[in-house]
Amino acid sequence: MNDYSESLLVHFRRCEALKQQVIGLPSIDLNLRQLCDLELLLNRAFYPLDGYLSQADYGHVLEKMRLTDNTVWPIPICLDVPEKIANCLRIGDKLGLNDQEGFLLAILTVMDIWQPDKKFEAEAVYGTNDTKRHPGVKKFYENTNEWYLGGTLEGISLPIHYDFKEIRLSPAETTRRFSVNGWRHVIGFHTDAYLHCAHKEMILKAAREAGANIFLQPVAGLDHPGNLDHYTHVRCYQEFIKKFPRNMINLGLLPLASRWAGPRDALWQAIIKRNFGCTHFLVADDHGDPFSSNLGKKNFYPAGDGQRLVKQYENEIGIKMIPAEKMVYVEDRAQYISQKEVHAGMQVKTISSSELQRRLENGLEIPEWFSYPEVVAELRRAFPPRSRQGFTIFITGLSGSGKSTLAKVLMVKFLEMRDRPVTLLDGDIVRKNLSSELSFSEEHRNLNITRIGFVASEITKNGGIALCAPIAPYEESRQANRELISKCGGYIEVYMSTPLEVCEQRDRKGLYAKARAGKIHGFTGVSAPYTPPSNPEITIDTSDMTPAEAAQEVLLYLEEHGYIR
Ligand code: PPS
Repeated sequence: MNDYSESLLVHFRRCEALKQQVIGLPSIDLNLRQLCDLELLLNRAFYPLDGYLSQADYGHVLEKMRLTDNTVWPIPICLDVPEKIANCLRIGDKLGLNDQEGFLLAILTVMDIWQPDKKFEAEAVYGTNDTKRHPGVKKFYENTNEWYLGGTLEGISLPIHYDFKEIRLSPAETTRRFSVNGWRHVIGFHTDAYLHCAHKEMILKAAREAGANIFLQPVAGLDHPGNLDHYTHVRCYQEFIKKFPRNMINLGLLPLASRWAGPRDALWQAIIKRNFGCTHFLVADDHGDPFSSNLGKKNFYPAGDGQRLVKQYENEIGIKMIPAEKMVYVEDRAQYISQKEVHAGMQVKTISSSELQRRLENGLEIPEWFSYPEVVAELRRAFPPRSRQGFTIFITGLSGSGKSTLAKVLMVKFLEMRDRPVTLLDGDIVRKNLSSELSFSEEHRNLNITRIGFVASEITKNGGIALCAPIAPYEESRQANRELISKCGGYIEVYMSTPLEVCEQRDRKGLYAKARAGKIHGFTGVSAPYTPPSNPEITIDTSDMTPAEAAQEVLLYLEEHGYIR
C-alpha cells in the first residue's frame, strides 16, 4: 500500500471511529450562522481558535478583546444551544454537529456550559443593547439560543457547498496560491456590495501604493442556496476581477456570518484576512457598520473607528491597516480621483445605490464611467425593469369587505393581458388546501399568513403575479410578508377599508349573524380584532364602488409604478 492510500485508510478509519462515538449521543442540526462559524473554525480561518471559546475566554473576549492567553480576539465564538440540549449535557460529553440535512460535520467535546448575560454581551460587542437601533443586536437577541457551550472540535467534513466550488478557498489554499504566484504582499478586500469602476480605482490605488497584489474576498455567508442574489453577486465579482491587470487579483468566497459589530467586526475580519495569507487589509471608514451599504441611513458607529482599532492592533495581529479612500469621477478629466483631492470647480459625478436601483427598475442607461457593461448585464438580468418583475398584490380586510371579488376581477384582467402567470391565493382556498389544520387563533392566523407569504414570495421570485386575499388581521405577519416578498419583486398591499357595518349588512355567508349569536367564536370584527395596515400602497372602500372600479384603482397604481404597460 502506498503512502497516499494508507493515509486515506487512516482518515477513513478515523471518520468511522468518530461516527461510532456519536451513535446514541445527542446531536444537533446547526443553523446557517453556526454553520459559517463551524466552517471557519474547521478550516483555521479563525486561528488560533480550534474550538468554541471556554467561559473564561468568552469573558476575556467581551471585556478585553483578548483570549485568556492574551491573544487578540474581538468576537465571541461559542455554540449556542436551547436549554433542553444544555440540560442533557455534562462536561466531557460529546455532541454531534450536523448540517441542516442532518449530515455529521464535527464532534464537539463539551468543556463548558453556561448561560450568558446577553445584555452584557450586546453592550460589549456592539456597544449597545438597543434592538431597535441596531439590526445586529436585534438578530443576536432573536437568533441566539440561551445557553452556550465551549469545547474542542474534531472535524469530519467541512460544510458542503455546490455553488462556485472553484473559488471557495481555505486559508491553506490561498496562502499556498499567493506563495506559488510570488505574491509577497497581498491586500485583502472584504465586501458584500456590488463593485463598480470606483471600487476598482480604489483597490488598485491602494495596491499600487502598498506594492501589493489583491485578494478580493466577498462574503458568501447566510444565503439560502435558492437566493438568486447570491449568484448575481458572485457572477458580478467574476466579471469585476477581469478588469484588473493579469496576475494582479485573486477571488475567494468567505463563508462568514457577519455580526455587524462595527470596529470589532473590522478587527475580526483583519485577523481572518491574516489567516488567509494577506499582509494588508483595506478598511473602510464605516467598516462593519450595520448601515454601511444603506445610503439612506446614518451610520451607527463614528466614521473611522474601525480603521483606528485595526491600526491600534496591526503589529500585534500581523496585518497592516490600509484606509480605503473614496474615489469620485471627475468629468472634465474623464478620470477617477480620490475624494480628498477634489477642489472647487471640479465637475464630480457619482451614482448612489438607490439611483442605480431606480435606473435598473426603469430600464434606464447606466453610463460606462460608472460600471462595466458585463457587470451591468448581470445586474439587468437579476433586476429586470418592473414591467418584467413578478409582484404580489396582498389584499387585506374584514370578511365581506370585497377582497375575494377584487382578487377575482384582477385575475381576469391579468389573464387577459397574458404577460405573466397568475396565482390566486384567496383566504378560503388557502384554508381548504394549504392551512386546513389551522384554527382562527392569533398564532394560527399569523402562521396562515406567513405560509401565504412564502408561496407568494416564490411566485414573485419566478416572475409571476400572486394575488392574495386573506383577512390577515395582524400587522406582525403582514410586515413579515412585506419584508420577504419585497426582496423578490413588487409588493403592493391593498387595504379594503369597507366599514364593519357595511360588511355586516352584506353578510353573504351569514357568518356575522352566527358570530353575533355566539355560534362562531373569535370572529374578526365581532369578537376578534382587526388592526388596519399602517402604510398600505392602496386603500379601497367598496361601500360605494363597483368591483370593476375597485380593480381599476389597482390597475392604475400598477401602471403608474411601471409594473404593467
Ligand atoms: S386569516 O385571519 O387571515 O387567517 O383568515 P382567512 O384565512 O382569510 O380566513 C377567513 C375566512 O374564513 C371564514 N371564517 C372566519 N373568518 C374570520 N374569523 C373567524 N373566526 C372565521 N371562521 C371562519 C370566513 O369565511 C373568511 O372568509 P372571507 O372571504 O374573509 O369572508
